Formats: sequence, C-alpha cells, structure tokens
Amino acid sequence: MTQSSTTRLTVAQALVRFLAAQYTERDGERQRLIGATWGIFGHGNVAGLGQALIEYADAMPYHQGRNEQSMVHAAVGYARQSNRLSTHAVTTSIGPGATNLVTGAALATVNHLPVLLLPGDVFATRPADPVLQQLEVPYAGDVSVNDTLRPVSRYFDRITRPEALIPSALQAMRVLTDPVETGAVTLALPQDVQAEAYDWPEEFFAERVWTVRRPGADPTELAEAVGAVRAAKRPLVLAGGGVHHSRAEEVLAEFAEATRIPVASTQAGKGSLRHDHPQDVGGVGHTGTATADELARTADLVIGVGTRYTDFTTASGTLFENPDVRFLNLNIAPFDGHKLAGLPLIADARSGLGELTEALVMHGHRAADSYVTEYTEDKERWEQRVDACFEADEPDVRPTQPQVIGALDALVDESDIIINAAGSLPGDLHKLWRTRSRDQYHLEYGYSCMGYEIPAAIGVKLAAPERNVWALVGDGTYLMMPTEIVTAVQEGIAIKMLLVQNHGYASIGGLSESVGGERFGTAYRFTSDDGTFTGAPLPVDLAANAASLGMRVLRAKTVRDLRAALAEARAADTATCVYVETETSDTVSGAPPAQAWWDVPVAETATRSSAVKARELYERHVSTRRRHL
Ligand SMILES: Cc1ncc(C[n+]2csc(CCOP(=O)(O)OP(=O)(O)O)c2C)c(N)n1
Ligand SMILES: [Mg+2]
Repeated sequence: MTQSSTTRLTVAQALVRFLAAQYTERDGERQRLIGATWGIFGHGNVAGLGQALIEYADAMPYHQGRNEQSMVHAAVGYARQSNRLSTHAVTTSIGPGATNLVTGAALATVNHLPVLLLPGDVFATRPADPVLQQLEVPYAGDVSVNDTLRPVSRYFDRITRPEALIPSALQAMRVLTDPVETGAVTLALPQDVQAEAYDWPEEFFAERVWTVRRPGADPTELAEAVGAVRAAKRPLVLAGGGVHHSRAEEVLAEFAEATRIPVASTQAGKGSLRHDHPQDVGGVGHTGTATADELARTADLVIGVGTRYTDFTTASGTLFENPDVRFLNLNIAPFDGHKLAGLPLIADARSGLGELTEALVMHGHRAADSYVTEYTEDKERWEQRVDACFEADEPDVRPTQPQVIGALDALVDESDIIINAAGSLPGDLHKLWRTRSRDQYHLEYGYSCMGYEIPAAIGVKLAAPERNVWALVGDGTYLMMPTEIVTAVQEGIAIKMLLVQNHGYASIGGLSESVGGERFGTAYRFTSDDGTFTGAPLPVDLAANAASLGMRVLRAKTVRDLRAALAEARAADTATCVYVETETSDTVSGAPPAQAWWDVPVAETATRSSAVKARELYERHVSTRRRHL
C-alpha cells in the first residue's frame, strides 16, 4: 500500500481515532471492537487521552467510572455479554490509578475475556524525575509501577516513541481478537508521549476488520476422538466457558440429542444447555449436582469442551474415580487441550463439536438405554431437591438464601441475566439455578472477585440494554465495591441489585469451620468478651447506603415482601435495589451440601481440637487424590 498522506495528531488522538475504526467479524456478523472508553483522569492522562476523548467524542463514547478496578469489571461484563467480539478500553492516570487496574486485569485474563487497558505512565523524556506519584526503582530506570500489569496481561507494551504506537496498536488488536490469546491487553502511555504530535499515515485510521477465527479439528485428532467416544460406556460432557465464547450451545444440543451423552457444566459453562434439556445434568464438581457428580465419579470418558479444569471442577483431583477414566479435551487452546493427560482435540468448540457429531451420527453412535434411564431418573430426583429448597411454607418469615434464589427463579424469564462472582451465592446458584437461556447465568468464577457484580452488571446492561440485568450481591461484596452505583444512576443504566445481608462472610465462615478455623474473622459483628467477633450484628444499614448513592431501594423482611419487591424492581426503569436479610440460624436448612471435596490445606499441627479433627478428615480426602496420566 502506498502511503498517500499524513495527519498530524497527538499520540492520544491517534490512538482514539485508531480504536474507533477497529471491527471484529465472525459468522458474517460485524461489530465495533472497542465500543466505548472508560476513564478516570489525573495528571497522567487528563491532557493526553482526556483531551483526545473530547476531540473525538462523536467517534468514541465515554463512561465515567469511580474506581479503576471496577471500570475493568464493567468492561469485562460488556465483553462477555458481547461474546468477546466487542469490549471497552479503560484509561487511567499514573501511579495509584494505574495499579488499581491490576485486579481487574487478572480477572479478565483468567476468564479469557478481552479488555484494553491504557494506564498513563511516567515521562519518557524524564524532565520531571520523579513526577508526582512516581515510584522510583534505584536499580532500574525503565521500571514503573505499570510493570505490575505485565504478569496479568496477555500483551504489554510501553509506548515511549509516537511511531511505536503503530505496530503496538496492531499487536494489541491481534491479541484482543485471538480466541486463544485474549485477556487483558495493556498499552502503557507515558504522559509526555500522549500529548506529543506526529505525522500519522492516513492508512493507520482506515477501518480494519479482525476476523475471529473458528479453526476446525486436525483429521488425526478427530479420528482418535471419535474412536474414544465410540468405545466409551459411560461418557460425560463437561461444558466450560468456551461453549459460550464460541456460541456452540446449539451444536452442543445437537451433539447431546444425537448421542444421548449427558452434559454437566462448570460455572462458566452453565446454560450451555437449558436446564430442562433432557441431557442437561447441571453443575459439576465441588458445587455440582448429585446427578452430575455421580456421573463424573463413574465416567469412563470425560469430554471436556472449552474448560480449564479448575480444582472446583475436578474436586481437586478426587472427582473422577473410575480407574479407567480418560479425558478428551476439545479446546481451542493447546494449553488446556492437553490437561489431565487427555486426548487433545484442538479446535473451536462449535467447529469441533459439529465435526464430532457428524462422525458419530455416521456411525449411529448412541449411549445405552440403561445409561439414559439412570441419569434421567437421577435428574428428576435432583429437581425435587431443588423444589424443596425453593419452597417457603411460611411466607411471613425471613427467607433462607435458597428461598431468595427461588423467589427470583419464580419471577424471571429467559431474557433476565443474573450476575454473581463471590461468596456463598456462587455455590448455591451452581447447584440450584434453572438456567433458561444461553447467556442468563453470568458467574465470574475464574477469579471469583468480590466487587465484580455491580460494575459488571453495568457493562452487561450496556451490551444488552433491553434485558433485565440482576447483580446478586452479598453484604461483604457490597462493602468492597458499591461505588459504580453512582455511574448507573448518572447514566440512567437501570441495573437491578439483589443485596443479601447475612452479617459477614457466610461462605468463608462455613469453610473456616470445616478446616479448623472456627469462623475466625469472618463475621461482621462486635467483639465478644472472649475477643472474637461473635457479638451482636453491627448497626450498619446497607440499604440506606445504596439509597444514599442514588439507587431506589426496596426493603424486604419476609418471603412475601421479597416476592413483591423483586417484581416491583423487575418492572422498574431506574436502578433499583432489593435488600433482604436472610435466615442463617443452624435450625434452618440451606442448599444441599457440597457433593465433592475441595482442597483447602488444614494445619498439620495445632493445639485446638477443631483443627486436629479437621486435619484427620483432610488426610482422608487427600489420600483419594489422583494424578491423571
Ligand atoms: C476481592 C476478594 N477478596 C477476598 C475474597 C475471598 N472471599 C471469598 S467469598 C468472601 C466473603 C463474601 O462475603 P459476602 O459477599 O457477604 O457473601 P457470603 O459469603 O456472606 O454469602 C471472601 C472474603 C474474594 N473472593 N475476593
Ligand atoms: Mg455475607
């Protein structure tokens, strides 16, 4: 291409113009790659990117965040709801603004979700050394705090010369749109360079389309995979987040219907099949259903589709007990495809499942009737347990957490989206939630980051403005990051929040008790005479707090109140919170207990009997751990 003319712009202006012209395309669908830019300004970006964003305000929408980490969460929520085909950029000042990105970046990278981070950086020309908020490293002049973003980014560059932006920006787009590589991408922008002018070739600003590829399977790997499935007596599919990222849900349903092989799902993969699909057996692993976990224990072939096999999914190496169990891993990333010494089938989930289905149908392969009857009856039994958890005989008392979930379950339809990340809700939801559509269940459980839910709900709502988007939030999570409520109010983004008050960390409290930690430091209560935090609940009013940030708040005291409040919130066209305190006493039954183990190492030596007992149990569990080779 001959370069006809140039345009003189600052680096920041050139970057914004470039980003506004990037598109992705998959299956003939084309969309903007960077739909908007979030920003909090300080001296490190106000005159550079801040000025550029007003210069190109008509080409690049802007959202004002309150916390850098939560801006990344919003971008991640948007990216996931956009099937990774579109995301947001996040600009920050230098120093604390930049390092506040680290948690969000790690979350994006762990979950394979694209997000573009644009932290300001210290002067490249070093006239002011140190500049305000600069951390000096005496042994290395080229290190800044932004280097903390390197290990959590899939691509990192520091643009110390204007012209370096050209190759670096292209590499950044490559990584954002690559289904194997994608995650957080960081372009650190020294504040002097942001404001520096350069004569940019016009072609840099031309529309550019990044094709998100769908590679098919290698014929040899496919033949081996088909052989493995045909030889299996008790095969089980484990659907992971890759099924959603690749939009492989329909092809997975065709595979399951053709072969009658049951499908269990990880947190990221839940909703791959609708809950009432005959082959859906629900969540698998530590927070799985009894049906799925029994199938996992006895499976002779586990067909992982788009899963990373976290320890929650594998029950820390104890779930797959069949001595002859083998793994077949359909994954676009060879790194994940080779896990558990499995047979790799390296391909896009949709392409690979399509090829596998075609080959198996050709051979007329179907699971045995007895196997189908077994899991169908088991699934029916589990459904009855879910019904029992959701049921509230006495509507005028405080609900349990499963009853809270049941009240929402009774209200929503397939257009509602529920978002959650941490606490005791993820486990209860994984076991109990009846997912009605492919993208209804939005659990961030790769990083399980408290504080994700509210900003992510904003990002999801920006991607799907017509849907009802619910942030399900524990009191601990709420206290960690409520600030983006202000953004929702400011921009009229009508997210719905269900705030569950149980006075502290119910999840970690329970875990602590089971591992000999005696719930130490896990309740939000006054100190008792013995010095532990087991006194009265704190006089904290989180409902009033949410209202003070501009949200409409509905307080629900009983199951009956809760049903009415949820219905009112669902119909509301402004950001609305339903606040409910749950019943947590030992006499009420909660969700079914964990169906499989999870490794949390217990003190090998201790004086307190609770820890000594917990260690005995721990050693019994550890002894059942397997290395799959
Ligand atoms: C940022 C962050 N810090 C710490 C943790 C560890 N952690 C997981 S759940 C949890 C408690 C969550 O409390 P809450 O939101 O009230 O939910 P509950 O357990 O009461 O259901 C903690 C501290 C985490 N997941 N994320
Ligand atoms: Mg709590």
